[in-house]
Amino acid sequence: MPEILLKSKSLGKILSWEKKESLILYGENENLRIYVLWDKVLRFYFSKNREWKHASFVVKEISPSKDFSVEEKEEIILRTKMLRVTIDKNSGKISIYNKDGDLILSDYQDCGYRIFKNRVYSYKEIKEEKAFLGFGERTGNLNKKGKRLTNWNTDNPHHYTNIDSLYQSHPFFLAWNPKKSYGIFLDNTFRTYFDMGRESEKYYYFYAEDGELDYYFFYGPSPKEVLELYTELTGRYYLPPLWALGYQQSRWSYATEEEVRILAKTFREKTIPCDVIYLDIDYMEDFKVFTINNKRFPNFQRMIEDLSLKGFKIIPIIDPGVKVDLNYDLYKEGIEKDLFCKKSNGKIYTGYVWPGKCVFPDFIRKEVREWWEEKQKEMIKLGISGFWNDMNEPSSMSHIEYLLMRLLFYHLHFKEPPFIPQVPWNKEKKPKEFYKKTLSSDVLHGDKREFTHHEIHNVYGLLMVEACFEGWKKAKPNLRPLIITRAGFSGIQKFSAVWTGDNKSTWEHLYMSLPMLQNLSLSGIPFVGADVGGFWKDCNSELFIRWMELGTFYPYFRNHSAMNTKNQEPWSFGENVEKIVRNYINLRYKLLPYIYSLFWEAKEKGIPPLRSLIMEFPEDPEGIIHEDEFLLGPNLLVAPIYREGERKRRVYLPKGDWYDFWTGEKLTGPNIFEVSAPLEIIPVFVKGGSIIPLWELQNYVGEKEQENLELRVYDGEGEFIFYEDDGFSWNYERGEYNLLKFSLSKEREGYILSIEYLHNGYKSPRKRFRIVTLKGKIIEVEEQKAEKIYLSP
Ligand code: MIG
Repeated sequence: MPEILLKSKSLGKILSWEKKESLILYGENENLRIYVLWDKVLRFYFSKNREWKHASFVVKEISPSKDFSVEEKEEIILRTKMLRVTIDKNSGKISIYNKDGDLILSDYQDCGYRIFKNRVYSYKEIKEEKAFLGFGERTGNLNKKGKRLTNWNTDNPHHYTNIDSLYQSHPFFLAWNPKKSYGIFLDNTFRTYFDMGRESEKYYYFYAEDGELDYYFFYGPSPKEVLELYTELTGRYYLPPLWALGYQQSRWSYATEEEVRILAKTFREKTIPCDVIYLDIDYMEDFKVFTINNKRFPNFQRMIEDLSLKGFKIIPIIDPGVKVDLNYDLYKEGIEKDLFCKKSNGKIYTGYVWPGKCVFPDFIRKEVREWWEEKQKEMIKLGISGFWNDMNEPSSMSHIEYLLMRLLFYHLHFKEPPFIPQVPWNKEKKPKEFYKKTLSSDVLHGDKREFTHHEIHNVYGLLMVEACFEGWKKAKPNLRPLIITRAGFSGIQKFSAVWTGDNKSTWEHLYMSLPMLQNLSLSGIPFVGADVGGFWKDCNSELFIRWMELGTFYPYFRNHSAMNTKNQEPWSFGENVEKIVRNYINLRYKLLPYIYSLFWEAKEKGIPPLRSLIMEFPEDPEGIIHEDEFLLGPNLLVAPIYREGERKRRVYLPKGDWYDFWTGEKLTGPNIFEVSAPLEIIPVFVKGGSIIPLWELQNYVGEKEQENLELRVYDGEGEFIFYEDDGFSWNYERGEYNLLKFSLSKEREGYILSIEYLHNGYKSPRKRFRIVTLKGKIIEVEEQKAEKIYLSP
């Protein structure tokens, strides 16, 4: 028995119960409410000192279902249409069964609820869970079974496999089992810990440093169903503007107007497609947010206008730290209106970020968010297309650290921050973090300063990004933005895309992005990507090629690098590299209608575009082992090269027929194949029965009316739901979109391709479909005639 349990308090014997909106169980020590949200979603909300005080930052009010029954026998039994929950009257032990009577989850002994000091714990038996996945943004392997994880948003610039917390916190996991997966979301924003069988193989547990034990249980049985339910609860992403799926170029920093203009010109001259250019901190005056450095960018607005004519969108970075400077309006106003975070002694908290001494807006307050929204408006007026939210963990350095960073990067031209070894655990088993870099723990938040920083820390970024999104909608009511963020918490997917922060230009980091993006996706976030080419350190040509090949299949495809490192624009490594890389960016642009349709699925159901094998093949026990490959949507299996010098690799193909994307060669799974991968080839396989919609090449989204939609069909039976709309406005919310079902079925020796409109609300520029078979046969059909097309062998 874990030591802590000897000292802690449990629910105690169940003395009585009543069925109201929830099932309320009155225990000897504490009480529990079990809510039935939907047939497969339960909420377990435990009292603390007999009180229920939790107000969620993430879950909106949902009126729980009353469609459940309770009876008392040996045990207390709660039944929904899909689940049976039993509560042992002596120990309070809870077990959850599915309709077939299979035990899905049960408490470990009487430890389903424990309180020790302020902390709240829950222990569960480890049964048939083969993997624990999700947990947001994580280094290390895909499967977190046997691992211990902490949720505390941390700006740690060194992402080694053994580091724990990063920029985001997602106290959510998916417990995968080939037959019955489930999920748990711990709705608690304090620092939380998950020990997934590291301490013992018999149980896993999670706990929060403070606050309540309030968690949700989602039953699948498939991983997709779990994600659908989890995102039903915590929110789903909107459709990104279509151009946001194009290629994006960034660097810390493209620091002058001239540099940006030359960059844009080079893309067009070299006919390398690109849609977005980012402006990092040096576009600002003294790093003051919402200012523009007029020396570096004398005609900022004009530059944006000119570039937009060439199809470029500009996205500036925004940091939450506001420079302490009596001549700076934002600072003065914030002080006058009392909008910044204060410490318990009533003094405004100050810390150091790029501008020097800074104060931090208290985003938990509505008034503060609305003020930020107003400030954004001024920037939006200049013609930008979204925001890049950085440093919002929030990251805040000491004076010394700050001086050192300025010196290292801006004067000594370091290519990465110094590595300071971390001692992973101290005596109290708390992670000892060098990169603490956040507000001091005595900061209080809220209108009445009723929240400690411990409670708000993990949602600070979420709240900033909420203001960013809501502000955008007010300023540009009918234009979708591209918002990206570094920090976040569960629910961040409602507002923003997520990039994984400061990785390095190394092979390890290219590899790391594979499990990392899979787990982020499994946490309900569809729009994810890592800095392609790597952020810190110098990239080299081979690594660059391999990473651009891989980035082509990231949902979010942005090349970004740190200051002082070798440039990594597509042409930075010579002509041969440029040629290969251009082909991949071209491929990305061809794939846009496929990827956009996947985002529709994410919006509708919360199913992310980037998928672990277990998402599409939940019953295949092999799938979980192969974290070095992934699926983009249901049809494309991507198996990147992640070692220097490697020109072939082993690929696991799950059950069914697969076709080599490049050669059309057929391979049949389940099996492991050794496939060749010369420098210019990333192994990609297409599932038999796929219909992949492809666009014609263009330099940026919207450059050309897409009159022809290529449909590449791969022998077999299957269907694909194709989505289209104008790609930039919110009109789709009013029905202005088309949904087409493409399906492929066997007919005599060949196949029938049917095209069926499921929804017809948008006037598409399309004139015809160009069907391309595996053998390279091309059949053109006019749009209006398209219904059933016979494809002879
Ligand atoms: O302390 O704005 O992750 O993408 O280029 C570094 C400069 C601050 C961290 C971001 C990175 C960005 C950099 N920022």
